[in-house]
Amino acid sequence: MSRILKVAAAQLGPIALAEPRSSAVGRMIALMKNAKAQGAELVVFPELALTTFFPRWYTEEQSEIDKYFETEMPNKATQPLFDEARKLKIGFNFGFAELVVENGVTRHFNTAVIVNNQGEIAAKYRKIHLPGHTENEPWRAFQHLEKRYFEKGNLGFQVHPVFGGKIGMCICNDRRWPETFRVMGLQGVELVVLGYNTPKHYPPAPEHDHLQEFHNHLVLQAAAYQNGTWIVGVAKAGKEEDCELIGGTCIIAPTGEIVTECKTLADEVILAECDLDRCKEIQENIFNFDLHRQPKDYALITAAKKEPPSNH
Ligand code: CDT
Repeated sequence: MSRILKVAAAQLGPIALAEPRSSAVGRMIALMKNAKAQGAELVVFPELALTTFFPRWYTEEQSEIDKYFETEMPNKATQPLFDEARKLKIGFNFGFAELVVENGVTRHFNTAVIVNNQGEIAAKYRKIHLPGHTENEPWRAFQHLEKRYFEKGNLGFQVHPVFGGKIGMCICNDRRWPETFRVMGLQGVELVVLGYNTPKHYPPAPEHDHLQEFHNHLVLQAAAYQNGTWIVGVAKAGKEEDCELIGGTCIIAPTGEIVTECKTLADEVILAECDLDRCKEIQENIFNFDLHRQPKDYALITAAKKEPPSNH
């Protein structure tokens, strides 16, 4: 008996600085309909899917930045997406900038949610590994100010019993860290969904620019295999203002094999029939954690780290 979940990855092409949320949501609805027509039960969209990737610009005006944040979800701009999902009976995952007041404190998170096929938010994740820097660095071709505009997520790496499986989330830079997936692997995760905005150009080490697509698939394929999980990685791709973002949206099997991947840098849907029972091929054999892990020898991984320099 197999447990097949039909999952679509809905890559978005660039979102212009001036493009309103209504336009991004309209594009997402078109992709959602396409995914449903292919039989998808769950469709995965990128990180910060409603706007351009605003951390590439520096400002000291918090009100300028807060314009990119959502203070409720769903809201007026995104309600049509939630309504369409309920109408089509399809679930979805997408990322957005979340502004929330918690215990009287205003907080900014880089967030993703899983919405069930009734249009209800079933799970939330807030990005833990925030890349980039906090101050303006004019020598860069563009900024990457996630450390300035977001704070570290406070929900951990949870695994949720949704869509008949065990599903986890992470966001973009999280995928480069094996710990992200291992924490979910230890909870028996069967599918990890994630979105990303990855520039082709990496200012601190431009000699790696030609490796961006390779590193994207390298970390996703290794994480899938080492934890015996399906992974769906979804790009916002193409030339967004002056910044080239990589594509490479893909669906990866628990064996580490890429089952399907996008061919363009534009709005595009791909789909795979993910048999969640195939996770056992890995989780009960080569990476049977109960039999083979040696956590006492891994203590350094969770030991306190050295404090980083102030603007890293
Ligand atoms: N969005 C995001 O996390 N992007 C980073 C860019 C490289 S670090 C400046 C990534 O890891 O893909």
